[in-house]
Amino acid sequence: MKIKIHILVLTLLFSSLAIGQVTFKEETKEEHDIRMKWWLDAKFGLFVHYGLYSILGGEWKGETVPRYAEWIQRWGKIPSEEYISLASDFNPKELDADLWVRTAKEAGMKYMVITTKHHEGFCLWDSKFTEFDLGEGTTFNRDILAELSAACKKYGIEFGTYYSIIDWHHPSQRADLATNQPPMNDKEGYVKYMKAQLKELITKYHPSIMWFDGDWVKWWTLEDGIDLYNYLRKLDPKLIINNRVAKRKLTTKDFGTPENATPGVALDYPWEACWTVNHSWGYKKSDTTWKSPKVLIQKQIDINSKGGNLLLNVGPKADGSFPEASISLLKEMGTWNKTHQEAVYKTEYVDLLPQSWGKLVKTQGSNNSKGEIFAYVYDWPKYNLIIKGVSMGEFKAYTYQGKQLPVSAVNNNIKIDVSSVNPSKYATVLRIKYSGGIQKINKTSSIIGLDLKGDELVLQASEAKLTGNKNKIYQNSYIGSWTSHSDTASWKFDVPAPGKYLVKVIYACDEKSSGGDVMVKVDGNTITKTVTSTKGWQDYQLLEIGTLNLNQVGSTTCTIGFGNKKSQTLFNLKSVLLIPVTD
Ligand code: FHN
Repeated sequence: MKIKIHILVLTLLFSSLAIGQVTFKEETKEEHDIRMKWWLDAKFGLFVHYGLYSILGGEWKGETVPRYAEWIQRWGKIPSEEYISLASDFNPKELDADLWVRTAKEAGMKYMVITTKHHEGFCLWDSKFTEFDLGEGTTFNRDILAELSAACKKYGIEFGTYYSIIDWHHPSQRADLATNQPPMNDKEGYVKYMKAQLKELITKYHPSIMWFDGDWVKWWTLEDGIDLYNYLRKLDPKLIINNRVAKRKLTTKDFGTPENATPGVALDYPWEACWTVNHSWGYKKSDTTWKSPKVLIQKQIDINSKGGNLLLNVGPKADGSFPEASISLLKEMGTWNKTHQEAVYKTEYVDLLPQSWGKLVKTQGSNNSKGEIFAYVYDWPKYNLIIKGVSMGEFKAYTYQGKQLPVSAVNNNIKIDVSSVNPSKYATVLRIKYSGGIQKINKTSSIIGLDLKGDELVLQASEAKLTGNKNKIYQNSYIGSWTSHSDTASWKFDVPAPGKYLVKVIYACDEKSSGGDVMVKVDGNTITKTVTSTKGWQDYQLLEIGTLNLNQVGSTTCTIGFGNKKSQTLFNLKSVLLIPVTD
């Protein structure tokens, strides 16, 4: 008996040590920076969601199925055996890998990431470890990933592969109906299967990026992810791996992955925001909610100005061709990126005050004494552009094309006379070259406690849909005049991963009007909080409302209005933050 207890203690000790020892593979800062350099300079990449779900295009038995098309097995309640039979219909006869990659290249994209295995479990290559794949599962006899990898080499863009940790087909997780928390009946066996397939992908197709997804499943732990990360980096020391290899809420290594969301501030680690061009990631016949070229170009500018990359998605049709609307959007973005190359590539985040009229970046190599700043102006002023909160030694301003403009320094601002400049369609780019020093003058109080990590969902006042007759959006930055008790503001947004979210608002409210309740409703759940006063109508603070469980990946709506306890005015509202909470 004594020996047994002794073994038990030793086992517990070693297992706890083992857990304590699982750490990310060590590398020096120099090694890390060399490995990540091309990715940090890339700015823009293509995401491709292509699988058996593309055959259905979001429809099942003649009905349009709600939510993302690549989730149709779940939302269409398609029994597993019926779904598996789709493989025999897979025939991307119009898939032209050279055209896909050329289209990405001409859009100004420097890398691509394709779903080699999404949650459905179908493998877009001939894997030795399953028959639910391009090889045995279909009559299509081309090697799509090899063609794409070769085309990327030909056009000089990096090839990346997406791999889902969730696998509704694999016996360890198979259930008749798919869910976002499938069962796990053989973790050890499935991790072995994943490692074998990932080794196949790396040795056969040499991806530069491994993009994981589905990390929210309860059976997958941070330690599991770190072990998988280290396994992959051993197979290919140059490989770049996203943070969903482990738990997106707990790590940013190698890069953070906000989804259909752009952080409110620049982040101090590598990150990439992935966005759809319409709503669904996989091709959906009925989804015509195409974003405009202006929205996408300004989205790329916003993301790049905060130091991030934009990974923009295309969902090819069943036959492997890109939807026309996607092609024309990428073409328009390509024209923009090509005519503004110096302001897009080889630039980085510049630590200056946010400007109401647009965004600022600096060229790589700019420093506190000498350099060049690009101003992306969305809201064109008639006479003078004012860059707030900055002082420079010597400085000159020019149009992007190089025509010099009159400038002056006025009360810690830079004033540029733009009366002679014709503004451009999506943003007008100006250059400011400085020497003799540059200094940020912090004039506006930073919002107390706004220590954004980057995985928050930030719903901005300017994007709200207002109902009622009193509340209004002012200066494109806050909702005010919220005096009618039936007035609401709402936002449609995508939940990137199911789980608990803490809700905070950035608000201002004077003493006299405070004391009412604010109500926040998402996904049918409602929370309320009493509005306490800030120092005045323009003194913005953070108010924590409470936590909500958002259990469905994909589109939902957040609505804000008066709670039961009424006050004369609800508040002025700048943003709503939905912050993922680690369980
Ligand atoms: O569930 C997936 C979804 O289908 C899509 O692939 C997005 C794209 O990053 N990722 C997951 C949701 O976070």
